[in-house]
Amino acid sequence: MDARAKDDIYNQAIKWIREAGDLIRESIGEPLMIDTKSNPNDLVTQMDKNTEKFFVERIKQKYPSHSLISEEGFGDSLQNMDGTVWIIDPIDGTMNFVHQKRNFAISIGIYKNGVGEIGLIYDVMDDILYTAKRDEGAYKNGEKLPLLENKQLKESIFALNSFWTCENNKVNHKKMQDLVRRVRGTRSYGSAALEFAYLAEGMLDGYVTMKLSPWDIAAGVILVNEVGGKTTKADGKPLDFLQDNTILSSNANIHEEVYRNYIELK
Ligand code: 2AM
Ligand code: CA
Repeated sequence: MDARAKDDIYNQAIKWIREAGDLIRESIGEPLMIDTKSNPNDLVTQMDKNTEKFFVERIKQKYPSHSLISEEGFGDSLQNMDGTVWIIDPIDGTMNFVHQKRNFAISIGIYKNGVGEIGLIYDVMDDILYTAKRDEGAYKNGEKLPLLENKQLKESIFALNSFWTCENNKVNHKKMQDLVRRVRGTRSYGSAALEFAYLAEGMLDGYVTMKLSPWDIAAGVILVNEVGGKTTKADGKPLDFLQDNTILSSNANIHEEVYRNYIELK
């Protein structure tokens, strides 16, 4: 991506993500209109939809040649990642948004011909903005994040969630239990974007989950790359940004050890 074009898109995206965050914070106390999607725990609110529309309208107007993949369906349906593609989750952690009114984020990943160029994750209620540009490092509120430390598995904290226990997940439960026992501790924050951001920040050393959509991961993968971490499918295979993926994101020195010894997808 041409450096000037990239800077323009980066600055514009930051302006929009902050504006969208302001709108969410202003109305956080108002009653929510909540629906369910694929199942009773799969929540969506009018705020998810309005925030997504906020981005779609602005991107289509300012960058008509760009494409957009987003959670609530106002984006494009893409067959490939050619050109500049914005991958947006207007609210990542909708259940937290509804139940806790915090611990959710806006996530924007911007890709050029399939390569992640810009990643932004905005923790709206705490007003913390994580940013990354490819090969230029990752930042938290403008402060550069250091490269990840080479910790061993036994001194690592892993983010996990209960999706791996679902019957339709074809993961070897015994091996996952071994992983839980092997690591120092586990955490579950309920927002994939924030889990990636915490990993980039060094608060977590790994993140394993059995199903995430492109908008849940697009920004986070770029952030984690920039601090020397690695993200693949849970079995070590490359990610596909046009589909749901299983995910293993971690510190580079434990990545292979985890997918070889602890994760078996049937
Ligand atoms: P969401 O809040 O945008 O739906 C919860 O651990 C994380 O997984 C959140 O980032 C959540 O994103 C995501 N998530 C929840 N249900 C999901 C599903 N059925 N498929 C993919 N991602 C999901
Ligand atoms: Ca969402």
